[in-house]
Amino acid sequence: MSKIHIISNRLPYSISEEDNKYQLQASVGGLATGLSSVYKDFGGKWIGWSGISSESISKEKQQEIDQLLLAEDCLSVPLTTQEVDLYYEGFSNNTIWPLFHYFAQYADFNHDEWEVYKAVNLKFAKAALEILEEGDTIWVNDYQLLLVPEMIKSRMPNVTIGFFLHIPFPSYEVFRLLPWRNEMMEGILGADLIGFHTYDYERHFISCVRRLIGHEINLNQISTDDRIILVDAFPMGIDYDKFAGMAQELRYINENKKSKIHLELDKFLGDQKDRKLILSIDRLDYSKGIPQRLKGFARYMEQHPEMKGKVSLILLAVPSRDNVEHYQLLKKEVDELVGGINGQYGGINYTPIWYFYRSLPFNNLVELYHKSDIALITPVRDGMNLVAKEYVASRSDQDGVIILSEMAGVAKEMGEALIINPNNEDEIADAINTAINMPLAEQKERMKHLQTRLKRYDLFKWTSEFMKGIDKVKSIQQDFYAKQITASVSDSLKKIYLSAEKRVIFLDYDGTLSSFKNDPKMAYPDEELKHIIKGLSRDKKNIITIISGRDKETLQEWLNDFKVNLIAEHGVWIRAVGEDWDMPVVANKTWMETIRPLLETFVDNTPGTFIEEKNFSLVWHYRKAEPEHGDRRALELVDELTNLIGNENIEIMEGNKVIEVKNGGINKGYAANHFLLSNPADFIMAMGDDWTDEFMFKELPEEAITIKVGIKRTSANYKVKSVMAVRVLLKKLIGE
Ligand code: ADQ
Repeated sequence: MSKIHIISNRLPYSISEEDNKYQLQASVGGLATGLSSVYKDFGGKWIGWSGISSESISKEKQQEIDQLLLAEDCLSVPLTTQEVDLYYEGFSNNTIWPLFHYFAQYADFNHDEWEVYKAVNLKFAKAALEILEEGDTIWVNDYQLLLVPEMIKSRMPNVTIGFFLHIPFPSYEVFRLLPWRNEMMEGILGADLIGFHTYDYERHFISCVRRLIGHEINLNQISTDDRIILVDAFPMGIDYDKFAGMAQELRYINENKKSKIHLELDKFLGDQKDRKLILSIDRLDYSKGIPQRLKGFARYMEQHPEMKGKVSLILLAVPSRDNVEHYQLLKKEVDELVGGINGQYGGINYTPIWYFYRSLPFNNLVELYHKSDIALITPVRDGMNLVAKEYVASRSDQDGVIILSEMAGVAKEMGEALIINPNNEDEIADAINTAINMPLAEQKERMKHLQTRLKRYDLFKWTSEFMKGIDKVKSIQQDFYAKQITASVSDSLKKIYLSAEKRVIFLDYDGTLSSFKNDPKMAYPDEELKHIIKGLSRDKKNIITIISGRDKETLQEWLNDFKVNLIAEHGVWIRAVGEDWDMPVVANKTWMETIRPLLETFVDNTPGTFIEEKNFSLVWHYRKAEPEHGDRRALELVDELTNLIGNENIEIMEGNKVIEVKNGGINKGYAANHFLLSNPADFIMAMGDDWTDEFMFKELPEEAITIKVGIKRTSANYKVKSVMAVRVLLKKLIGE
């Protein structure tokens, strides 16, 4: 059975030592819970760092720990203190984390840290390669291991790799700042499935691929030279029942079993109905917007003096990366703000902000969720934010209000929350006021919808959706490989070729015989291509026809010296060897005067585009336009052309970065069949790369060998990856 493995920076266990003996504690975090079910159910391993740097313990102790971990199917990747410093604290947390959270001013671009990041990623990849077998799947997690997918894929292409990023993927304008942006993209693109929390991050990533790497992209599928990669959004859920179950228990808990925190909360809330508790929970991180939140709360207190003594904010901040300067400064700022607000609005028996700087056990966390009337979650940037979801799951009475930053990924799923801009203190203050005064019926209505949704799309649904994504990409890839011309297929094609008496071969030009160039005029035949065409046409049994959308003048200029037939403008013109150009169907061009001005408008408002005028068609080229702008304009142009054309017999063809307007009814399929009428053959082959070639693939006789170049869907019988593969096949046919 093929296995599923997990790889992440940390293993899902922490290690403690008591009486000279080591013990493992399972992490309680969502990721550990969700992914543990995956690798354990599928006989895999979890690969990661144990949290103990390798030189801090003896070899024997390390072995003891490794054994304990192995018993839980965990493989530890040993890291030295220096590696942890440079790869984890350094590049991961001081470069990627701030940059991806739009704190570009905090991002360090340190070459040594980058080198160690690469080396440590390779260490992780090698640890995985030691256990991976052909056909296995590995799920790579998060920003510490961005290079691992490619490091595995290049060494073991038959392993399926899923990658999930838990933090935001920034817009191109921010990502491009990274000096090693291309290496980073190539690293991620080693994966077969790439997952993000939201569609926005997916969109940003795809835009970076388009601009930096230039792979072909169809909706959420990226085509590299040898694979299709799927990109998708999988919003991470929580272990809903665990939180809901604990909250339910707390409802009926005996007084003498209540925790200290629980009793304190009860005491504050007392019997006074108008007392309100607001809860704020996060790691103490600059991305979480804690100072802005405190200022918003202060603004509320300032605007509502009548609430003095009646409302308190519980600020729970988990210590995080506290040896880093930005975090130390943040801690100082938060301490001062809390002190200031408590000094200004507090009293002998009243503390506006209860501030905890520590981690809490699970039951205390749920007590806080359960008891607080309002959750104030206002990160300035957050990949998802699970606290918001945990609050919802813990509301066993279905009441409570969430104030949520629009910058958190989770806001996309929680339309029922009060959504605010975390930088707007007034908006935060207003939202607190709205939340405090929200009628119970409205609270319940909103909470009911949230709970239904989060219960359905929980942590386990998230992992199963991601695994479904893996199956989906595998089947897309298999679809491609099923039609691919392998060595044995090309051997048998050659046999059929050699045994034929008369062979008609149709070859599209751009994207099939010659690669696309930014300037279409530069795609003239190179020496290798000339050699291939000569080799093919030298054989008396061959009738070679170049069938292209190009105008007849260009084809003639480039291919005049060869013994090949030419079909130009998708079939409008045909020139048999040694004869003049002929037009098999009468085409007209009166419509051009109406269409040209529209195309000119699109050239004017879309930099980088231009019009090519052929004898019987007009083409708008947008390959050189800014990619997304070009794609959008192309949609607009097709729309406007459709209106303008009305019932006229004119066709709009969307090719590879071109929109071509031409006479209806004339296409490569019609032209190729017309050609066959006067050239019967016992071997027919057609090769082409874009959808205008699909007419040939569909309309040629059934016995024809049709070959699509590229990895898109096709009605051709076979596929080859690239122009280079076309040339290899043709050379093989001519005996090279
Ligand atoms: P984080 O930035 O850590 O995670 P978040 O998603 O909110 O942010 O998760 C925090 C977790 O820590 C929650 O499960 C919460 O219960 C727990 N926690 C918070 N304060 C605690 C305390 N004082 N004591 C105990 N536990 C506490 C990163 C990304 C997020 C993304 C997650 C998951 O930054 O955007 O949602 O990964 O992908």
